[in-house]
Amino acid sequence: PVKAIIFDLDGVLTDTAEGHYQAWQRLADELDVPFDREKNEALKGIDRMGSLERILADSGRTLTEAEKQEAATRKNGYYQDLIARFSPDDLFDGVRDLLLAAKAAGLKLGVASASRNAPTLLTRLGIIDLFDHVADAGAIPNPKPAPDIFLSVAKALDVPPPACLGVEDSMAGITAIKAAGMPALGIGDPAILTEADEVIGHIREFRLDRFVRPA
Ligand code: G16
Ligand code: MG
Repeated sequence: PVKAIIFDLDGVLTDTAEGHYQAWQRLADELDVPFDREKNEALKGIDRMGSLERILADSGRTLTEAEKQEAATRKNGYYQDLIARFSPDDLFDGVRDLLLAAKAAGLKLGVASASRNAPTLLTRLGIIDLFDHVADAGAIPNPKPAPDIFLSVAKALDVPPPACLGVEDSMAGITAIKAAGMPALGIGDPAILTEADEVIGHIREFRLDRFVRPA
């Protein structure tokens, strides 16, 4: 039985996946390198510099280390402008009730987001206090699709990985969850999230009673 739920943030609890896409598209247009929604799909869950490196690799363009730092910082500025006005209204439908019900059922709750903006965003969304642990993305050795971030949250929650349900909207994230030895619930398109144990279209379809024993 599941004793903890470890959530990804962007694209799972709120719609920042679109904000990341918009910010990367703007940067790519400015750098005059090709980018589109399909390429963006493979960037979901990938950390900031890793994402930039993939965009550049696809284009054959090379930037110096300093230029890369500047470009990544510029993208983050665009992204932060987009999330500056986020409030509890921007939570996906059903998220708050789901978190409260999971806590009432005695589950531990964690966040495994690759985003360095995660604590700010969780605070703006008004849900940071509902989590027992939020990963510090900057302190994780290997980014998704490596299992490190999910294992570090499981450890902080003191729950063995097989008893942690991982919830993700990205291919890299589902791979990370499975590599951590956890059951994976995908949010999105089953044709894309093929490694997930189960896929639902939206977090509002999450049925807690399927994962926990009735009290
Ligand atoms: C998220 C997004 C990625 C983004 C990454 C880093 O991961 O899915 O697109 O590149 O965070 O974000 P930041 O630039 O804010 O540090 P996740 O794991 O929350 O889906
Ligand atoms: Mg995500």
